[in-house]
Amino acid sequence: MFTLLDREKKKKTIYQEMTGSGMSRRQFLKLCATIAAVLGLDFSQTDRVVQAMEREEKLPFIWLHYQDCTGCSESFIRSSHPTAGDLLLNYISLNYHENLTAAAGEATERAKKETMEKYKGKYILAVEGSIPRDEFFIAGGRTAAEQVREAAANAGAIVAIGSCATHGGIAAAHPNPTGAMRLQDVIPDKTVIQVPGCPPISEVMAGVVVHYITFGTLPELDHRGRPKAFYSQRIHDTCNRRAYFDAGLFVESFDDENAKNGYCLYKVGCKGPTTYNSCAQLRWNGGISFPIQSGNPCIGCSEENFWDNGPFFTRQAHLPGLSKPLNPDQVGAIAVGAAVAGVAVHATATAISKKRTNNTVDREEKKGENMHV
Ligand code: FSX
Ligand code: SF4
Ligand code: F3S
Repeated sequence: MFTLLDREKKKKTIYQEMTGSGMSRRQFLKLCATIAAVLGLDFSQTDRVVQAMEREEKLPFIWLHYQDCTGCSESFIRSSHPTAGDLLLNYISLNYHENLTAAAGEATERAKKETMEKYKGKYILAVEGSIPRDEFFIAGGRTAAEQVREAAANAGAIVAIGSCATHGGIAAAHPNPTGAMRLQDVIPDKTVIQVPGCPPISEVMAGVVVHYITFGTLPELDHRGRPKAFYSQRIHDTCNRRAYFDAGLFVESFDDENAKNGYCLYKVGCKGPTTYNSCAQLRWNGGISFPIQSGNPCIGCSEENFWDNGPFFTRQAHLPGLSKPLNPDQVGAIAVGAAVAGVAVHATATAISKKRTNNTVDREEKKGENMHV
C-alpha cells in the first residue's frame, strides 16, 4: 500500500486539478461513477474512487519504448473512459515518453532520472515493445535491458503494455532476428502486469491506472498476470455474431451473401474462441465497434505467438474444450439437438433459425450431441 500524498510539496490533488481545469463537481462525480463501472466495481465503491481523486496527486509515469509500432501509445491516448484528456491532464504525470513528452533529448533523460529518484517506489513504469538483444539497441551508451532494469528497480508498479512487451510480438516472429524478449524475461523477479493486445484496449490501461490510484494496489491478476476484470472471457463468449455460430451460419468467403448478412466468421479464420480479451464488451474507439463487428475475424492479437499462428484467415482446426476437431458445418445441427433435448432457446436464436431455414448450405444434421463452445 502506498500514498502519493507529499504534503511538503503542496501539490494539487487530482480533484483539484480537475475542477481547476473547469470540471464541475457534478461532472466529476459522474466521471468517478463511469470509472468505477469500467473497473468492474460495485456501485457502492464509487465513493472510494471519489475519495481517492480528492486525496491523491497525479501518478508519475515513465513509459519506455523498444521494438514496437507505437500502436499501444496511439491506443492509450484514445481512451474514452476516462478520456485521454482526463488521463493525461488529471490522473497521470507523463514524465517520460519518447513521443508524447514535449521536451526532447537531455531534458527528457533528466526528467526520467528525477522521476526515478523523487518518486522511488511510487511511479508506474510502462514498457511498450519487445526488448532486443544488447547489440541491437544502445542509447546513451546503455542497452535496452539495462535501461529497463534501472527503471524497474524502484517502480511502484510495472506494466507490459501490448503483445510485444507481454509476449515478444511481431519482432519475435520466426526466426526472431533480434532475439526479441518479453519484458518479464528481462526482469524475472518483478511482478509485471500483463496487458496484451496488438494494441491493447485503451480502457484496460486506464483501468489499471485508476485502480492503482484508488486502492494503492494492483488490480486482481490471473495466472498469466493479466488484469482479471478484462481478460477472463473469450471474445467468443460475448461476440455479437455468436448466435450465428450456434445456429451454424457461417461466412464462407469475405464477399459472399453470408458476409453481408453478418454471419459468424469462424470459417474464415476467426480466433475468437481461443482469445481472451474484452473487445466484444468494451469495443474500440469509445465503444463504436471491434474487428469482428466490422467484418474482420479476430486474429487473436492478445494471445501468445499469434504472429506465428497464421495464416490468419484460415479456419482453426481445434477449439479448446473439444476432444476432437470441430466441423463447423455440424454446429447448427448440434444446437438443434440441444433444443430438442429441452434446452431453452434464446429469442435471437429463434430469429436466426428462420434465416437458417432459407439458407442453402446443405449439411447433415446430427442430434443429441452437446458441446461447449
Ligand atoms: Fe504496435 Fe505496441 Fe502491436 Fe506491439 O502495440 S500495436 S506492434 S503490441 O508494441 O506498438
Ligand atoms: Fe464471433 Fe468469431 Fe466466435 Fe464467430 S467464431 S461467434 S465471429 S468470436
Ligand atoms: Fe485483437 Fe481479436 Fe480483439 S484481433 S483487437 S483480440 S477482436
